[in-house]
Amino acid sequence: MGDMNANRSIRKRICRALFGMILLEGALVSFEAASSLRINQAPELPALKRNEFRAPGTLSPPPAARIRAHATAKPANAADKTPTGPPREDAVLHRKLAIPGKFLITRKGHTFGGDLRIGDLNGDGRCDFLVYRCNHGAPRGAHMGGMKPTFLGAFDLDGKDLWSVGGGGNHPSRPMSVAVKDWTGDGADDVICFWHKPQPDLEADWQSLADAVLQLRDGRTGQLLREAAPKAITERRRKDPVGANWVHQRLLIANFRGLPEPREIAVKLGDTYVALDEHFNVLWTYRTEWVKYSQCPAYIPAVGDIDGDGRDELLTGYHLLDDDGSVMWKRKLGANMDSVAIDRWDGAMRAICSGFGHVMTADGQAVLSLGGTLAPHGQEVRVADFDRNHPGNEMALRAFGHTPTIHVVGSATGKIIRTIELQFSPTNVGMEPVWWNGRDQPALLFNGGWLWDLEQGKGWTLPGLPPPNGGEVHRMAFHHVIAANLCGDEREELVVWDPTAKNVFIYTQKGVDESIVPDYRHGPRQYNPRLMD
Ligand SMILES: [Ca+2]
Ligand SMILES: [Ca+2]
Ligand SMILES: [Ca+2]
Ligand SMILES: [Ca+2]
Repeated sequence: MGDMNANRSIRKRICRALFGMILLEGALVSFEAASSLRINQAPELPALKRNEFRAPGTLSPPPAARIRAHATAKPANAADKTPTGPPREDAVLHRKLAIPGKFLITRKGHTFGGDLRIGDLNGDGRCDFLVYRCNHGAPRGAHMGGMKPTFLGAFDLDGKDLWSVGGGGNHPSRPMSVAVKDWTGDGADDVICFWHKPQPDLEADWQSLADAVLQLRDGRTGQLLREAAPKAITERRRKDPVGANWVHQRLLIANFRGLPEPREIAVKLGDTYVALDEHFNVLWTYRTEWVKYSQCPAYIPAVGDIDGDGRDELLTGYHLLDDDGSVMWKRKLGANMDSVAIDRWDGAMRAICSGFGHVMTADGQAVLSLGGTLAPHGQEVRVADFDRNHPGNEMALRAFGHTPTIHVVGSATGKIIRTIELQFSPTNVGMEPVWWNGRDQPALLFNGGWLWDLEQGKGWTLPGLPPPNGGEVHRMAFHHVIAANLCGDEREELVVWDPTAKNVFIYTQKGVDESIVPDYRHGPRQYNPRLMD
């Protein structure tokens, strides 16, 4: 930390010299200044010029004219904006699964199931599905819906209901605090979730977790196996200025103790990170000092083993926390640090940070820093081998907030390979790399119901997928995806749903033997699905 403080102090002094900025005592380096101090970065900057709205797929330099407007772009009604595109000829609708009717609910004249998770809940070797809804969302605005799970409904690959618990609720405000992973070791995935447990003398609303508990439920039956109300969770409440970051209470399955199987949970509650063991004992907590909207760590942190010691680290975007919660580095890298990942970059595990397009080493050195002009609002970042013509992984960076524009950045060069205008999708989030052509071929990018080839900058629609309900129903009303091998050969199928609709759509590749159902494998891409940032 001494070094870090010294570095910061040096940076501050250089910034003053370079920019003549007068920094208040304790104020942080301005983002523009910080980005100019990048250590190791020399991306070839595409020419900046004004651009009108483009058709999807057009390769383009970063549209400077849109940079300023993007930060405040609002979700729009998809109904009259749903773009049309060529159908993906090699995709077939494997199953259109109706969520069991008794799991549906009607709110404001609108009938739907809720958000979805997948896993082999009954232990028969096939993938099953869990739909859930929540109580207590904001009364108005972008955080409407629900935050505290109150209904779980399990069904199998044939749409047959397995069990349900609770009732009511609303579609989640965001993908919420529900995770699916075998916790009992019997080969059937279980449900780990927050649960709304109102108490007679306790007043609590969506801004308080006083009436939330943490539960473990048996995946085969839904039976309650474990319940706890750790103070580190129940004492948390939304308080300004952390409101912007309150609604992303995603449970991440992690391996902080180096066990053969991950058995820990990490969750961010506003400004606080809580790590728990399988018995729901609190292992550690960490609180960020940066809490203002657009100046705070990522909505959802990432877990992964960056230093290869068999134990996961937790990346916030402004901090890398070791498996025991101690700080490996801390640095306010760039504004709008909305999305993070721990992934392979140019041959090594790195901390991938969307804010101003950063890639960091385990000890806090920047190996990439695109800067605030090219990536002013890093809404989402995904890493995979997207392009066979460039060695190693590439980064797909949604660089201008809730808009369709992404940069594809190569890990070997640190340069922007191309900039792509994806199709409009409500809220313009929810990218996911998918191994549609197998692990030995470049990944495609799923974006709001379309499949994109980032080598070609081309996107296709999926056959039979209806338009999403769109932003006027709710911010979450777009097509989400979890990729998993569910039929045919080892290539991934796409499990696609709109949390405000009634069906789940499963896509596979044309020509595979759809009657083959391989043993379902539940990896991090399934139990910690990214879904959206
Ligand atoms: Ca099953
Ligand atoms: Ca189990
Ligand atoms: Ca580690
Ligand atoms: Ca497959």
